[in-house]
Amino acid sequence: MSSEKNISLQEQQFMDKIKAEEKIEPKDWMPEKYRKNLIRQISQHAHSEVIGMQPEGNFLTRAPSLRRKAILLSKIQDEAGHGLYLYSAAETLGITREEMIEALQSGQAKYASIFNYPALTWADMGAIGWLVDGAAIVNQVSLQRTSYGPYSRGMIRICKEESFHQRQGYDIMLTLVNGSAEQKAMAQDSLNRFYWPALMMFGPHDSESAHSAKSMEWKIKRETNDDLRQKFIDQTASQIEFLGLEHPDKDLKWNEERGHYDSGEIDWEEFHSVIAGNGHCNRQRLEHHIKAHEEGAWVREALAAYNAKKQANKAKAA
Ligand code: BYC
Repeated sequence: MSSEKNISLQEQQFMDKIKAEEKIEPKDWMPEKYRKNLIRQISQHAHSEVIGMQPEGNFLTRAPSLRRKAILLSKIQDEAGHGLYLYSAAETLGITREEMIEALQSGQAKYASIFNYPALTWADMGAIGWLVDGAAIVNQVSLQRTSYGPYSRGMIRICKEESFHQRQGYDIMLTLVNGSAEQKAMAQDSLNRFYWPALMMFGPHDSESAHSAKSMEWKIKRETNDDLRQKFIDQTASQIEFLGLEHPDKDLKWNEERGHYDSGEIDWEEFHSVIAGNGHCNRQRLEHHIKAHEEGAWVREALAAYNAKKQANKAKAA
């Protein structure tokens, strides 16, 4: 059998597995483009979790009570854990942690656009948990069924933690809307600033999405950007109503025929500008990451030295 035929047989077997909903595991044969596309998506997902710690980390010293501080701290630590699971999942595809960090710090790899918006008030901790983690859950619930085993298993654990994150955010919003007029105004302002960027988290419209068609065929993605965004728009409308806040989308209207809300258009110019590096906080987020990474170099060196010592002792004892 020629090697070309051999490859197409491997590809056929790969596609049969995908169609049968079997997971692709690290040692299985996979098309090079599937591997590369997964590395791109999983590593960018990991970067988002880690960079996403910054806007909230900034409020740890400003939490209004010890209880709120403990909850926020635990949520931020969860995000670090998510980054770790995801970097580990990407490493099973043959890329190193160092290569991924280098791609992030050089601006070659993206992370979720939402984290380039500033967190200005305590209400933003509510809006981030409720809307940002809320949008992330809608996306990640569908990614639990992604075709790559390590990514799928990571998502199952991550989704459980994200739902705690979303509830803690909504709880902050509920407290604020039931507080003073100033507190309610803070909640409204925060909703106004985070609603549209949260919709952008789902990526460009399907017709503009470069990777969707192939990712859907390979079942890396299980639902399209627009379908997931619609789910989020639908679920968020009643949550806004329950809070007694004004909806930021003045064109939002229930469409009986579709069984969904019709909504106003996203500012795509803003989206493209933010992912091109021109958001309010892009530079600050990367600078902070580089600084923390450099300051942590001694920990990585100490770990490597300790591991080398352990290996040497093991070899001596053997
Ligand atoms: N921001 O072809 P498309 C969290 C890029 S963190 C930036 O549709 P795809 C949390 C896209 O990468 C959870 N870039 O792409 C953490 C591509 O560029 P490249 C984050 C975006 O991959 C801490 C280009 O635009 N969740 O919850 O098929 C605290 C074309 O797009 C964005 C994930 O990462 C964006 N919003 O679909 C609190 C989920 N959208 O790579 C909370 C995993 C698009 O060709 N990722 N781009 O240079 C995904 O599901 C998919 O990658 C996306 C995009 C739906 C985001």
